[in-house]
Amino acid sequence: MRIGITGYPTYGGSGVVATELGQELAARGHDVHFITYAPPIRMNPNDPRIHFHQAAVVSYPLFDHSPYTLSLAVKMLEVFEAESLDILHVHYAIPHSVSALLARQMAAPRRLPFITTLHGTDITLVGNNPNFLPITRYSIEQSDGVTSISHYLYRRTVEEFGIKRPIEVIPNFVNCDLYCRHPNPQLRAEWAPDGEPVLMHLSNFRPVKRILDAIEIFALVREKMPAKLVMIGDGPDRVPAEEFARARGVERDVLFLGKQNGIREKLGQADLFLLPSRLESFGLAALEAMACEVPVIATNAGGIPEVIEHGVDGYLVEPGDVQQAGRYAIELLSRADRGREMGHLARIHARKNYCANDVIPMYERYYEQVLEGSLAARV
Ligand code: GMT
Repeated sequence: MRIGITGYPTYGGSGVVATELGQELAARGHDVHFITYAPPIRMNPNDPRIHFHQAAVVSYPLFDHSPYTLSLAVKMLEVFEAESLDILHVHYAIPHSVSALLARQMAAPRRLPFITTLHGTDITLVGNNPNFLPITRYSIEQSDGVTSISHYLYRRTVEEFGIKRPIEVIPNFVNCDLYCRHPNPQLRAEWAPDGEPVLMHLSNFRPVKRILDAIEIFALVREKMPAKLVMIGDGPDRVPAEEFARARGVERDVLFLGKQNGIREKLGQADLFLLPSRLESFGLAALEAMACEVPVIATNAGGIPEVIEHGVDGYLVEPGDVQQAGRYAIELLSRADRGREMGHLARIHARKNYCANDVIPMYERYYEQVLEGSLAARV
């Protein structure tokens, strides 16, 4: 199949899923065309089946903000015409599914079916903002196919938008052959020269991630034992988190690495992953950590309990309950075998439910189904 994929090319989870999906589809023989304003961060430009088409961010003195939704729609149409796309798959409803809708209309009477995958904040925080709600609902209803990355998000979409059309739940996935534990003593020695346990967090440091809670949980651990916290990513809460680490007196033990490549190698060095988010529709970073045999302490929020089984792969606490999270972390790190045992189970769970080898065929089947449906509708 010739598949167009649009998502945010930056470090957000939806962009990561869009890019990893494209890579997996290319590995299975499909031609994948990424259409967005910059090359996606995890895209392999050397894969002959992967192509990148840049949508323009046009500036003009009249525009305070570039009308990217429109230039993206035009680029989608151009790629459809030049590459004979079979289907367009957009990730994150706003504004991508609106652009796809426009592209489909401009392409008519030729057929350009599109699928929208809902990721989370496009429904729970941004899409339900009154300034966007009607257009988000409209573009979801008008999509030829819609998928949601968790059952939780499916329920929220139905409740908040009153959507009646079918939505397919296809969970996020991880490439279990690539995401696995490969000890790298040199990297660990860089972070924890005296063999201290390593805690890790990875996100875009937005307020919904509650990264100050990660610092507080770490500070509680640090009161009991030597340890290091590796913070990967960047975003609006980085400076407040650095200040808070100083205020708690743990700044020497918290390493802010900023945005990083080679995530899987780094995840595989951790002893414990922290995801204290106020809300997560899925929690992809936690799944990637689990695949690398890292147990996770996360919140019992949104779709996280679909991914992490409390007491098996790690522990779940209520959002904001840093005391309980701290107790679990201390318990887990005090006995190395406990962490290893949980990490082992976490990988088994990740492999069983979320392996790319099983999830990518779900997308392929869904593409076929949507293509057949859109053909039947025309006939
Ligand atoms: O969490 C973010 O701020 C990024 C956001 C995104 O869309 O880029 O992540 C959402 O999509 C991820 C991939 O499907 C999910 O794993 C995250 O749970 C989800 N974030 C939220 O629901 C807050």
